[in-house]
Amino acid sequence: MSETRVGICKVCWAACPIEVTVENGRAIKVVGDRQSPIYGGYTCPKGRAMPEGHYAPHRLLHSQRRRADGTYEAIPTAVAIAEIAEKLRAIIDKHGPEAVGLFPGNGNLSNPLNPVMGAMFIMAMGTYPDRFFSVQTIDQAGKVIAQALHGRWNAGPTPFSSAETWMLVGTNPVISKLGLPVNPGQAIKEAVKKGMKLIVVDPRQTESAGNAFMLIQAQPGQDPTLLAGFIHVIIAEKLYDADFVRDNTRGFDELRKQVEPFTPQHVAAVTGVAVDQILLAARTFANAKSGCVVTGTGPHFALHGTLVEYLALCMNTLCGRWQRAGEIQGLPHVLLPDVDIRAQPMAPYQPWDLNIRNRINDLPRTIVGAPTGTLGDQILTPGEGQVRALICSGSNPMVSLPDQMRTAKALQSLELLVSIDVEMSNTARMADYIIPDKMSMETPAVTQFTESMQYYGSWTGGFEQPYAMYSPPTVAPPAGSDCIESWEFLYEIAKKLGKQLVYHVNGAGAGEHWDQYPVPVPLSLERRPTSEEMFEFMCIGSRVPLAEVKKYPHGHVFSELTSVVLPRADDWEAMLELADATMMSELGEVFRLDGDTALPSDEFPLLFTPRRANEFMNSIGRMNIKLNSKRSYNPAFLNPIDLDRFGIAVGDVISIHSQFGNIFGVAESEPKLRAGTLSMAHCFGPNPDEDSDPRVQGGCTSRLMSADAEYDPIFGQPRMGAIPVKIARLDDQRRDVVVG
Ligand SMILES: Nc1nc2c(c(=O)[nH]1)N[C@H]1C(S)=C(S)[C@@H](COP(=O)(O)OP(=O)(O)OC[C@H]3O[C@@H](n4cnc5c(=O)[nH]c(N)nc54)[C@H](O)[C@@H]3O)O[C@H]1N2
Ligand SMILES: Nc1nc2c(c(=O)[nH]1)N[C@H]1C(S)=C(S)[C@@H](COP(=O)(O)OP(=O)(O)OC[C@H]3O[C@@H](n4cnc5c(=O)[nH]c(N)nc54)[C@H](O)[C@@H]3O)O[C@H]1N2
Ligand code: SF4
Ligand SMILES: [Mo]
Repeated sequence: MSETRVGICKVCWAACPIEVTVENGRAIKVVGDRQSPIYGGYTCPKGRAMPEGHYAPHRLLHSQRRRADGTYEAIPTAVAIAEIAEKLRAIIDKHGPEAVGLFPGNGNLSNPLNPVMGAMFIMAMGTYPDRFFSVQTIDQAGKVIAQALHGRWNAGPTPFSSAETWMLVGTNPVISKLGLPVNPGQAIKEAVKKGMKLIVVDPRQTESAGNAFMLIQAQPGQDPTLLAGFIHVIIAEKLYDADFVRDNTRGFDELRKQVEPFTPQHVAAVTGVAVDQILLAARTFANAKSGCVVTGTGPHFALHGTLVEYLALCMNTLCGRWQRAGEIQGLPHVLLPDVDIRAQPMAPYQPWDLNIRNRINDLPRTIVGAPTGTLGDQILTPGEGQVRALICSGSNPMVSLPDQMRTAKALQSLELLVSIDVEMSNTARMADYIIPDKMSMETPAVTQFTESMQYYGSWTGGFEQPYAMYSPPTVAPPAGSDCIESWEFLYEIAKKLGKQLVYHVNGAGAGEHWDQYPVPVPLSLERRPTSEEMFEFMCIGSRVPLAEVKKYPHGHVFSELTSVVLPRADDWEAMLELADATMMSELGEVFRLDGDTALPSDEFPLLFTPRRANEFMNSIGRMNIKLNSKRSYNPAFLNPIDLDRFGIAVGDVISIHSQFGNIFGVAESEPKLRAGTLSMAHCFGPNPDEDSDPRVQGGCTSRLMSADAEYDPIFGQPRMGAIPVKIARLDDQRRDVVVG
């Protein structure tokens, strides 16, 4: 018997509606739901390969306990939970609750309850935020910090679909969906057809740049100089929105002074972009009536992420690219609360506390959680507060945490490592216990998380229409399995340790910028709520009741909710800050040092840069036979000029060395990559003690990074991009051949 069920893919946050063909209780095929009112049947390969993931022979269906000889045995999940709780209790009794850390990752997207419960768990332990090691601080935490320093425009940015221009700085939404969850390829194509002038700043001609008006292939890592140069031109040529600046900002004169030295000639010399390109980009952006500049992981990984984002916010503010009173709300709430949205700033605030210092690198406490880049050293450094137990909830730090050698040493030295995963990932292979989670199609889904992504930064998500969808699970976990969801596991552990969990529901905002504060709901420790009950909590006070959303199995656009942005309140005094002192001092330093100091040299002639693969979500999907059949590794993309220069042919295995480590890669040609750049995806490769075949597992780029050589001074993110490297071809015996 075959039937079709409708669900939502949760492999990434794009939340594509899917049509699942189910036979005898098993999903056999996934396609996009063509009845969706806004996605038009769109999905990507990762979503369509979910059946191969759910029923993979290597999928974990039972909890695993490590034996003394390093092999694993299956045990009942209830037994695993009891043993883990006992071990945690002993560790806490001996060393205090600071000895327990949590690392939530992208596998948590399988249920929107997971990431929130992770934070609640650490709060219940009394160690939030210092023991909450989220991926945010090895991603784009600079977005949150910069928004705090600049202030947030309550009504949000101008919408994408009707914008006259758009500037993507080191973000590739066609692959990543960052900021554009609904069929980004189509969205960009349509916008350009309507006249949008798309400007892409990226060392590659990305999949998002196909219809671009301009592609600016600046030297990696030099984005702060480039953006400061754009601002220089916008101010010098008086292309900014003087009324908006007068009414809503402070610090204009100081910003003008700080960007004065960033002349087009200086910017051209630092970034390698021609003067006329710099002028054309700045003028095109500023002369348009609408459109934003948006940044992504590319520039955020090259150390000045906060500054890059801050300058992007300043550019948007100078050009008045925020929604005004009377306009139709661009990112309307549906499953978020019903709140007034006004054309006014939310005041800047200090996102760090200099009086509370981290035991590693003396970093301040910040609003973005613990500095995850320090996790290795939190475990390895003896003394008060040393982390001795780590719970990895849908995360894979063995390949995702910068500095793999240090990570390996650290994870090996733990008293307890628990991995909640669906397969023997690089991290699970080192764990004492592995807990099998349910997968995306086995859990209910709701679009609230994607809606709330709009608060993460400027144009990082949300829906342009008042759209929402809920779906029940489409299939049950395989018969005979003993899976438990990540959030349920954490609930059970808290219960056994007698820690009260307080769930925070349906807030809208981040940091100190709240349109509505979340409501704390203490969870009963007598009976574990169901996912459905938790969804009801999550949506308390939503603009449309969850029950109403459930009436539309394919999702629905609640057109009647279309509402306009309200005017600034009469007594409202907050202003956006154009010249935050910390940011201006960093900008001064960037000028003094002639930009990012990571430059190609005779010894390390190339710059390594990050990118993302369409078939994989970080490491998710690497073992999926449908996704890895074409290629299971991460190629080392090089411009043909560099292939020639170093005597390398496509398909050759090469060694890649940075100052900190080396990996193997498989050379691939990318003619539209900036010469002098080595572009590679992350979260591949083996663990240090495992056999390595680069043509099978690829290379773990985090080995090229050091956790403590260079890092963001606020949230401790190590340099993860614009890393000087050298390459060499390996002969068949894998001996280094001296080239270049
Ligand atoms: N060198 C380098 N390092 C990077 C980056 C980079 O570009 N370059 N990017 C950084 C960024 S932006 C991020 S966000 C992090 C990502 O860091 P992580 O989140 O740690 O990495 P993922 O590979 O997404 O880890 C997901 C894990 O969840 C498991 N999983 C899959 N499905 C499920 C499920 O349904 N339930 C559960 N419980 N687990 C599941 C997978 O098997 C995998 O082990 O990496 C960061 N690290
Ligand atoms: N298919 C797929 N989707 C994903 C993921 C995935 O692994 N696969 N990961 C998810 C995660 S965790 C995240 S955080 C988002 C990230 O979303 P994005 O930030 O959009 O990530 P990328 O697609 O890697 O785009 C980054 C771009 O920056 C460019 N770049 C590299 N270095 C520099 C630089 O120094 N300056 C500039 N200007 N550009 C540079 C790269 O060439 C690349 O095109 O994607 C998410 N979506
Ligand atoms: S992985 Fe993301 S983009 Fe792909 S189908 Fe799933 S939700 Fe959509
Ligand atoms: Mo990420």
